Amino acid sequence: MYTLIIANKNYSSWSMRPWLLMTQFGIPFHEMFIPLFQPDTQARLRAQSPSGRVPCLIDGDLSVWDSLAICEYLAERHPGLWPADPADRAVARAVCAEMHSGFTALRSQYGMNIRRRSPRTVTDPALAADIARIEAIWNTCRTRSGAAGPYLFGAFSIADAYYAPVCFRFQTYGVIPQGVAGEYLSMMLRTSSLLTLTAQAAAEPESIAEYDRL
Ligand SMILES: N[C@@H](CCC(=O)N[C@@H](CS)C(=O)NCC(=O)O)C(=O)O
Repeated sequence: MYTLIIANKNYSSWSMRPWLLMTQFGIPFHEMFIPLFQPDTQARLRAQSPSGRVPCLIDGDLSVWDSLAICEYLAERHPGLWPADPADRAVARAVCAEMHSGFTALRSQYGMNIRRRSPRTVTDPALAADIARIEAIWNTCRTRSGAAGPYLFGAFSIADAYYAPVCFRFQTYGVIPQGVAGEYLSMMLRTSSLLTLTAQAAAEPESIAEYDRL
């Protein structure tokens, strides 16, 4: 059985991606929780994960760190995690890579905080550009997948797990995309693994004052 090492469900957007993927696909795993911002957090992270970061997947003697490497590892072992069509799969990998390496304004200004509701007006151009780019990705992918939807490439895939934290951020900070992207957002927030995560984040006793003030 896999062990997935994760941090706080309410705040840890990287941990969430493989957690949602495995939960949505019913891939069994044990969960090991390391709360962030505790005196022993760094020591515990370094003891469990080669990068000192989470998520980290343990499979027997093997540790796989970094959310994208974990998703790729799982995709080699479980069918259906990437889209079946090679062109769809290439675009799905591109949008995941773009998320993995970019969107720094969104990530720094709109920290994931599933429990929080703090609607605001976007004034920073870099943040506005990140939001516009995400809406364009959602619109393009959903228009491409068409009737095969409702997810970015038809059925739920790694790409949806990758954009799920953005859905929570949009909900928290009151970003309301128009058209197909807006429909995608509402549908994602009603998806079973996201609802389970929302309930678990609500019940999580830990809170991080620095993030709650953002
Ligand atoms: N690129 C990494 C990012 C991992 C990451 O930054 N994780 C955060 C939690 S969301 C972490 O471990 N923070 C603890 C620290 O940096 O000390 C991935 O995709 O897994």
